[in-house]
Amino acid sequence: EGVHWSYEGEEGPEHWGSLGEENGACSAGSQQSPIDITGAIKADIPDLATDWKSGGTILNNGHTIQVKAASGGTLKRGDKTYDLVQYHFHAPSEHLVEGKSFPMEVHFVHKHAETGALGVLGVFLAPGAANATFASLAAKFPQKAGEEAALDSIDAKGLLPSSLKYWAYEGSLTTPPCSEIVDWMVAMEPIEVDPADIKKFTALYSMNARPALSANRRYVLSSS
Ligand code: SG4
Ligand code: ZN
Repeated sequence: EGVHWSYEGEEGPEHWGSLGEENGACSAGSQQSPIDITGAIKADIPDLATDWKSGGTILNNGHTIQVKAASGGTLKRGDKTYDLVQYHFHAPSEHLVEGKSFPMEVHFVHKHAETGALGVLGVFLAPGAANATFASLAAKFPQKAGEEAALDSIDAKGLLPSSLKYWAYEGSLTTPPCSEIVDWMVAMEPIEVDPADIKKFTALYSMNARPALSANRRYVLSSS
């Protein structure tokens, strides 16, 4: 799957666009992600409703820890329905809010069945009280790239904040090939997780966040 890339040095983010033909959007694109979320405009954007299934498979893919979701999970956004494919983590957060980053961000990657567009819901992780779901995942992080393990009783909903108010903008995958096919939704309310569990992630991936790119005239909308 594509050329080798990383988060620093010769194969780091500023070189992604020249690492291979298919990665052109990483340097030439004008709707790239992540961005610094600032100056959002209040708008009547559709409410979100998740209906995710528990379980799945947890994998260390060499770039992050990723959970392949159990099939049948959906995200409804107004009259649009997306299927949950996988979720994965970044440290520190990829999106910034008014210039500020969080220690981690989780991305719930959904696919729109008809159009093939992706709908990714981002949630910030902040240090605080333990989150039971994140703690169970952290206890099972596969330590080596390529390793995976089954998850039976993990309910991803445990990683959602109490409010699903969100920011919305049009952007891209945050990794090569940086395709501009993502409807981004970023939850305004972070979740709290045990700092010791954050450490279990950063022990494996201390820096797997692409730096923020220019919004280039895009608007960020916020649910009010
Ligand atoms: C992570 O590297 C995931 O492991 C990738 O998932 C994902 O690519 C990539 O991030 C980009 O997704 O939400 N951060 S992001 O924009 O979902 C895709 C896989 O490699 C295509 C399956
Ligand atoms: Zn991601």
